Amino acid sequence: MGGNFFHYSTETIIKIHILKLTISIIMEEKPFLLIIGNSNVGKSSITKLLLKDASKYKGKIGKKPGSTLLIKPITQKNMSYQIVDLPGFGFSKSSSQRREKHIKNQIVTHIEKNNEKYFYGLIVLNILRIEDELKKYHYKNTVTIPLSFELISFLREFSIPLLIMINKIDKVTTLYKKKIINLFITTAKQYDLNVVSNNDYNLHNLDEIPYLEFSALKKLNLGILKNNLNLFLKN
Ligand SMILES: Nc1nc2c(ncn2[C@@H]2O[C@H](COP(=O)(O)OP(=O)(O)OP(=O)(O)O)[C@@H](O)[C@H]2O)c(=O)[nH]1
Ligand SMILES: [Mg+2]
Repeated sequence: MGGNFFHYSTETIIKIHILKLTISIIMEEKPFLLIIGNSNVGKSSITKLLLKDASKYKGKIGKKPGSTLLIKPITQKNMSYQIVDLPGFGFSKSSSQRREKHIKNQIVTHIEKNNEKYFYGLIVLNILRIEDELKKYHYKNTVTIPLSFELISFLREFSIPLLIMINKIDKVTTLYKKKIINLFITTAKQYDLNVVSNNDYNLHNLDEIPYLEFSALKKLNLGILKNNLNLFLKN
């Protein structure tokens, strides 16, 4: 009598409760790292690089855009934070407008609800898509704001420190890279966003948003990324 649910003994119930508490302490005390960006830019690839044991990674690295659909934090034993690899949005020819809208709403709601848990945010861009995006949203149509800038402005409202990851740098020449990054910085200025290289970034200047050239494939600048994460974890 009393305290027994579904024929479990009180002892078992207490054990389950303690187990749940332990799990929640392990899972929930760790701060969140946000990884956000369009479909197919390399978010899941970066997530995998940051895990202590990549062989245990269950997420999908996609050939097709839209590989990641669920918002579910990932962490491992020896990691001091958890990673939220958000579903990608936009740029997906195969997905319907309705689905795109649903994903965007899901992301916005998630961030509005959980923004305080985030210690850092990575906005991942595919260098091969930047020119297209700026042309489509900025040069051809001056009313709309490019998605990347919209996203950056949105995240800045929550004062989450941000790093723009310019990914897939291995796919372009140095000349093209410089051209695109310059284009990105100049266009950002027109939306009042002060984008600077991570090398020149001044932590105390809240106005600046750093970017990092990156290649998940070649692990280019992975060390710098990890240093940044440690820096913000301590603050
Ligand atoms: N060449 C090159 N390919 C990359 C790089 N990063 C990711 N890829 C490839 O790009 C494709 C998409 O990578 P994902 O990590 O699944 O991208 P995602 O942003 O998680 O995609 P969604 O979950 O669909 O939003 C995969 O085929 C990766 O192997 C990179 O730095 N260089
Ligand atoms: Mg993914």
